[in-house]
Amino acid sequence: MRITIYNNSMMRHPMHLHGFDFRVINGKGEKSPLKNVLDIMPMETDTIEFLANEEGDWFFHCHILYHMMAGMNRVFAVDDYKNPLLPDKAKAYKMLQRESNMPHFMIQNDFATNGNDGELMLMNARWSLGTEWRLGYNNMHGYEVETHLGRYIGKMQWLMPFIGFDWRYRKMGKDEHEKNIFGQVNKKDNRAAVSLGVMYTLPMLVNVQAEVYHDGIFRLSLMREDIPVSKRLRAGFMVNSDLEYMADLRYIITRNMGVRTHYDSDMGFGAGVLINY
Ligand SMILES: [Cu+2]
Repeated sequence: MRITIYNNSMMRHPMHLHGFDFRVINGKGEKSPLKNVLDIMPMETDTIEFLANEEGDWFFHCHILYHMMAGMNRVFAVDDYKNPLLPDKAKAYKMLQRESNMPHFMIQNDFATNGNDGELMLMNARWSLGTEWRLGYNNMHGYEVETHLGRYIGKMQWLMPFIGFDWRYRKMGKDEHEKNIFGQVNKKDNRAAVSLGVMYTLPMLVNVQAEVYHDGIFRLSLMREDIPVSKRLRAGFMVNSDLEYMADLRYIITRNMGVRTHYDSDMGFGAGVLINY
C-alpha cells in the first residue's frame, strides 16, 4: 500500500502508524528508511509504503495528541477484521470522527492603558465563531465589537466565508464621518452593521479579509498575528481600507499571561497585561 501525505500547515506533525513499519519513498530507492513515525515538516510531501499483510483496523494519527483530537487521525482497515469490541464499526468510526472534532474555546483580553482589547473564539476543525472587542475608557475612544461566524472550506482550508456583525459607538464631540480608500463615507460614531465576507490565508499566514456591509460599505483588511520575533516575543499588525491600522508586540511570560504594547489608529498608544485562556 502506498500513501502520499502532504502537510499544508505551518506545524510539524509526527505521523504514527500502528501495526506496520513503512518505508519513506522520497527518492532514496532501495535505501528508503523504515519507520513507524514520520515527522512531516511544514509544506512537505512524503510517500510512504508498507505491505498490508496483517489483518486488523490500524490507527494512523498525529502523535501530538491535541492534533489527533482535532481530527488528525484515520483508520486503515486491512481485510474484514471482526473486532469483538466494535460490533458496529461504521458507527464507531463516525463516533471517533465526531469525538475528534470537539469545539475548543479561547479568550484573551489586554487590560491596557488605552482600553480593553480582546477576543474570544469557539472553533472546531471547520467552523469558527469569533468576537473581537476594543473598549475604551471614555466616550471619545468608544467601543467597537466585531463578530464573525464562518466556515473554512476546501481541502486546504485557506478560505473562510463568513457572516459578521459590527457594532461601534464613539463620541468625538462632532459626528465625524470618515472616507475609506474607495471614497465611501463611513459613519464611524454610531454604527451597527451586518456583513458578508471572506477571509483567505495568504503565504506567511497573512490573512486578507474582504467584507461588504448591508449599507454598501466595503472593507478590505490585511492582518497577521503571532509573528515569532524571538522565543517569547510576538508581533502582529492589521491595516484596512478604512485607513485604520494597528501594530502590537507581546512578550509571553507564562502560558496564560503576557505583557503587550500596541499602537491603534483609533485608540492611540497602549501598554497592558494580556491574560489568555
Ligand atoms: Cu500534528
